[in-house]
Amino acid sequence: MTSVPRVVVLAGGVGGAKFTLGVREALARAGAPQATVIVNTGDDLWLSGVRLQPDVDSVLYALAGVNDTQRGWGRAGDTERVNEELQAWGAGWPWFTLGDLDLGTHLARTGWLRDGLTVTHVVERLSRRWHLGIRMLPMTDTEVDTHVVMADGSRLHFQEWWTRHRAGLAPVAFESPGIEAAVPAPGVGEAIANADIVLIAPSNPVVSIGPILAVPGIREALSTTPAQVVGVSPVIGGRVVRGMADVCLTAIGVDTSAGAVAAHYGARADGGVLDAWLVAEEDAAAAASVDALGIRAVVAPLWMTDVDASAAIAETALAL
Ligand code: FO1
Repeated sequence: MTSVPRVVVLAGGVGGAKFTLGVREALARAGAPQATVIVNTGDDLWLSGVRLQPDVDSVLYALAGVNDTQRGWGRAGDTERVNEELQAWGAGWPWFTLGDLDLGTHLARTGWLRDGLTVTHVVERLSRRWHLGIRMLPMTDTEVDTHVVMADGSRLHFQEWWTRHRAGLAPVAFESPGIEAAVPAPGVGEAIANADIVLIAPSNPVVSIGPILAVPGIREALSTTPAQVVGVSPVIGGRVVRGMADVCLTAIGVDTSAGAVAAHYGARADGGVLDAWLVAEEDAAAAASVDALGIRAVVAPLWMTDVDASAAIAETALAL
């Protein structure tokens, strides 16, 4: 490894945003503030004429320090005047809130997309407003959706399944229309190939990390990079910390356990993506089974209660 480690993070959602904050803090303490975060765009959507990128915005707002930490999405202190008007018009989704400040982001993004900018350029422009200290890249420039498939064959957009039904309808599968035609966004392949360490954030393995790994070329880049690929378990004590990853894992036949998620990602030596896997202290008993997969298990505290706790997790990973 060079003296200034080149760090790449794969991330999505609140877990990804919190972890990315920790990575930035850990690298700043080490005097090496260079990192790239590759963000899931699989749960993006068009609504009321604007392009929403929930995971990009979660990471962007968290790095900028303007995120709503209570709700876990959107801008702190946001108001909902435009949303009330949209509801009065019967536009958009009645269960899906677009905050006023948040809408400013969506309008700016949509305008730039309509001007012909790529998603990568738009993310770069959005990042310029604040000093983020981390380069953000979308996983791909083309549109990829996430659809949730029910037992009767019906499909819902992921955002409807999650925000309207709170993941209460049991899915049998997840589909990603557009993924086969997707290519990694410019810079993604190079960042992975030139990294010293690639960190897989404790994000939802199915709908956050899953789409990133499913972009043709990204899995291959991970399998050939000289970097260490280190994942952080999103499962602590046999439970997901937040969100609906447990329902997603069940749908694809994976137990909600640190060991099962490690097996789902697989060992790099075995065609998977992991060299090492950070397991919570509560799941220390799973370490032996993870080691047996050919993935080095490292037991550590994994609760991201604040930036210091997230930075400590990042430091443990970076020390590998
Ligand atoms: N999550 C909700 O639970 N309810 C909402 O009304 C909602 C609105 C929303 C608007 C913009 C945006 O970027 C995200 C939003 N989210 C909302 C969060 C989002 O549904 C998910 O948490 C993520 O997509 C999962 O990573």
